[in-house]
Amino acid sequence: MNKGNILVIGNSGVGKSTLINAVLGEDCAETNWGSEGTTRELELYETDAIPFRIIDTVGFEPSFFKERRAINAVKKWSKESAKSGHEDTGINAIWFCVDGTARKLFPKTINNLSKATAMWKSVPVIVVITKSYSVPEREQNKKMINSAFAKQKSYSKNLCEVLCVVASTFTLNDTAYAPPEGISELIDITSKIMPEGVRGSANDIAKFKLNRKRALSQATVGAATAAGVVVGAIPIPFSDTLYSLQQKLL
Ligand SMILES: Nc1nc2c(ncn2[C@@H]2O[C@H](COP(=O)(O)OP(=O)(O)OP(=O)(O)O)[C@@H](O)[C@H]2O)c(=O)[nH]1
Ligand SMILES: [Mg+2]
Repeated sequence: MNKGNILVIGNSGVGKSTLINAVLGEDCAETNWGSEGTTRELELYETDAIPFRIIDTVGFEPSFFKERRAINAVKKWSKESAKSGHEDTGINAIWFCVDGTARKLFPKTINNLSKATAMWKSVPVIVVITKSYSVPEREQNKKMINSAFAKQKSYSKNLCEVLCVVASTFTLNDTAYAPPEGISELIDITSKIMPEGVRGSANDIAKFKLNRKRALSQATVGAATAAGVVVGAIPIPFSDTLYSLQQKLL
């Protein structure tokens, strides 16, 4: 199957690897295309089930040189892979991860990272607000992202979607926790923006999403039980997993 490539970027610790695990599953294959020299700086993940590879980059720290290093590693990878006969090495979308618990950093972070990715002039960017545990803060976070992008005139047209995501259950205390959320939407949006020919069948993607939902909701039940939480009293109503959790409990 031809596959698209998703570049995951964001500061160190925002939750890029946790996000990738939530999307692909912990046992997904790690692949090392391209020159050996690049594998220390980026890692490729893929599974047969979805039509895109996910490229995990070294955490960008908000330092120009560290950003350059990660970007150069991806460039090198594309070049080497193209030379070795693989054609599908272009970047088709960027998941731009920002930390939902560190809102005040957003404008600066967006500024730095959009500069670092300026070479992919027309690649759609999906902003993933990771660790979106707090429901009331989500709208505010989205607004901040939108206005920070709006200030970057030449780059703002690349903004495709802003999504609030919880990649793995976050337990606040014995009675409150935020279950995984937003993963299906991310898979959906990403699949839709893949170019013709690498889009995968809607059926396969639906099946894959359902499997991921099940796996994530099982993990939620596990975490909740470990924390002594009464699973029936979920305080956060708008979750991906709520429905399947309820099914499980019936
Ligand atoms: N509970 C919970 N923890 C999260 C979530 N996302 C990230 N974390 C935690 O945040 C920390 C950093 O996450 P990573 O996925 O390692 O971050 P990263 O962006 O890959 O970091 P680098 O590899 O250093 O660039 C880890 O302790 C994760 O468990 C989430 O959705 N839920
Ligand atoms: Mg990581």
